[in-house]
Amino acid sequence: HEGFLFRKHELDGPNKKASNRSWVNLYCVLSKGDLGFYKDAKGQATGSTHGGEPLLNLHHSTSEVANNYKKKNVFKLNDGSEFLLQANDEVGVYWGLGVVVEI
Ligand code: I3P
Repeated sequence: HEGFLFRKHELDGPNKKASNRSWVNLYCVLSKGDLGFYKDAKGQATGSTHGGEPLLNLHHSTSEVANNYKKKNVFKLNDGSEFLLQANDEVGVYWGLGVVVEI
């Protein structure tokens, strides 16, 4: 499971807004319940994630569709930090959430 999604880092922790709140297109790789964000498809091989971030463990995350958000096809992942992820279409959102639920 991998591909590009647009991502916005919303919260650094509970009630703590992230400092860089811009949307970035990142290459997302899901492997064994861990989600890594990379600059591109080569990123995973080098092991260097976007910003040197730790992998996000989906077992320790919550997720929901961001229905009230101004952009379409956005879902949230929260593992302490909160990320907004934008899929290409509604199917992509349910794919994204399905991956989370499946694991
Ligand atoms: C951010 C960027 C984001 C925006 C965020 C801005 O500015 O415009 O798209 O989030 O608003 O801070 P910059 O690129 O200069 O970092 P939205 O797309 O959700 O509006 P925010 O600070 O209100 O989250």
